[in-house]
Amino acid sequence: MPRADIFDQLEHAVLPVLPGRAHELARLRALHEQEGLSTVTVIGKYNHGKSRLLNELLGEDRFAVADRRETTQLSVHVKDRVRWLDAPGLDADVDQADDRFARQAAWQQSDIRLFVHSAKEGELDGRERRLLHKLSADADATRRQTLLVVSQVDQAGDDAQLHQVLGAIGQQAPGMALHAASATRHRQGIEGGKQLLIERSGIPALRAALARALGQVPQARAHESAQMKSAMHQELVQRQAALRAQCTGLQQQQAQQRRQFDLDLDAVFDQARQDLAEVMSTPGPDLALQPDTAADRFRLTTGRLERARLQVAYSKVCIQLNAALTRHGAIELPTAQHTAARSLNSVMVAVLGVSVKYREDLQRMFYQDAGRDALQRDFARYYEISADRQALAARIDAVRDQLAAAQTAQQALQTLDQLEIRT
Ligand SMILES: Nc1nc2c(ncn2[C@@H]2O[C@H](COP(=O)(O)OP(=O)(O)OP(=O)(O)O)[C@@H](O)[C@H]2O)c(=O)[nH]1
Ligand SMILES: [Mg+2]
Repeated sequence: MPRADIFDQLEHAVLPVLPGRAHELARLRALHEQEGLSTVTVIGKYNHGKSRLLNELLGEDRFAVADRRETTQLSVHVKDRVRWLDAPGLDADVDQADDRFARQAAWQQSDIRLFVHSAKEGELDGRERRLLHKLSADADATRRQTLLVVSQVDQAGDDAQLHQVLGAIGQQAPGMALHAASATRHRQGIEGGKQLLIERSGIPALRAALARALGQVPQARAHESAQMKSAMHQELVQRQAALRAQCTGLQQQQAQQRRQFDLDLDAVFDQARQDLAEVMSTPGPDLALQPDTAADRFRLTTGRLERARLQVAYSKVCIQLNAALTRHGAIELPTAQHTAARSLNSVMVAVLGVSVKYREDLQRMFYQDAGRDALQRDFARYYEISADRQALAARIDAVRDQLAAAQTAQQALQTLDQLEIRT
C-alpha cells in the first residue's frame, strides 16, 4: 500500500478515537513523507533576516528577501539531502494564516529550527522568549534541536554594543549556544574573496553547528517517532480499558435491573395465588358459569354475583401487576406498536387482553406453572422493549462501538511498526 494511503487510513482510524493527537499524526506523516531528507526551517519575527540567512547557508539566492513583510507562505528548496524550508515571520497583529504556516513549519515539518532574532532589535521580547522556551522543552521531549541565531549583527553598532546585546540575549536563553551571524558580511566576503570577512560573518561556524545537528537527525527522528507511537499506544490501551470497564458496568446494571424485574414479578404472582385463593376454592359447581336467561335481565343472579366476585379479585391482582410494571418503566407499549385506540396501548392490555376472566382462566394464568411462565415471559418481552431498557441497551452498543474503534485504531497504529523511517 502506498505510504500516503497508510497515513490516510491511520488518521481515519485514530483521529476519531484520539482527537487530541492530530499533531502527532501529522508529524508522523511528515517524518515518513520526507524520508531521506532532513528539514531545516527558520522561525522568528518578520524582517529579522530569516530568508536571507537561509540563502547564505545554501549559497544560493533561493528565497525572496525584502525590506518589508516578505515571506507569507512556506517555500522549500532541497539541496544536499536537506529540505530548506522558508517560513513567514511570526507576528500577532498580522494575517493569522501566515502564523499558521510558520507554526506548521516549526512544529510539523522541521527537524532543526533556526530561531532567528535580529541584533538590531536588542533583547528578545516576551513572545520570542515564550516561543524559545517551548522550543527547548520540545527539544527535551523530541530531541529536535533549535539553534539560536542572532542575525544582522553588522547592524548592531560597535563591538561593545554587540557584546552587550549578545550578553543580554544569552541571559534570556540560558543553556543555549548563540550563533551571531551577518548575511551581508558573508555575501561581501564571498563576492570580494575576503576569507576573514567570511569567517567574521559567523556563517561558516553556523554551517558547522548545523552540520553537527543534521548528523543527529536520524537518531532524533527514530526517538521522536517511537515516542509518539508509544504515547498514542498507551492512550489507546488506557482508553480500551476504560471502555471495557464502562461496558461491564452497564452490562451489570442491565442484568441487575432484569433480575429485580423478574423477582418483583415473581412476588406479584406469588401474592396473586394467595389473594385469589378464596375465590378459587369455592366448593361445588362453578356458579360463575351459570348462564342468565332473558328473564334475569334486571336481576342480580348468583351467576352475576359470582362473576363480579371473580373480576374484583382479578382486578386487585392487575393493580399489583401494573404497579410492578410501573416501577420498572414498562407501562406503555413502544410507539411502533401503538393501536388507534389509545386505551389499548398498555403493556397490561397487550399481555392480559380485555376479556372477562373465569376461574378456568385464572387457574391457567396464575396456578399452572406453564401459564404463569408464559405471562412472565410476555411481560419481560415488553419490559425489554420499554424506553429506558432500550436506551440502556443503546448505550451499551455505543460503548461497544467505541471499543471496536479503539481496537481498530490500535491495529492501524501497529501497521506503522513495519514501516521504517529512512533518513
Ligand atoms: N545589514 C543586514 N541586513 C540584512 C541581513 N540579513 C537580512 N538583511 C535585510 O533585512 C531585510 C529583511 O530580510 P529577510 O531575509 O527578507 O527577512 P525575513 O525575516 O525573511 O522577513 P519576512 O519574510 O518578512 O518574515 C532585507 O532587506 C535584508 O536584506 C544582515 O545580516 N545584515
Ligand atoms: Mg522571509
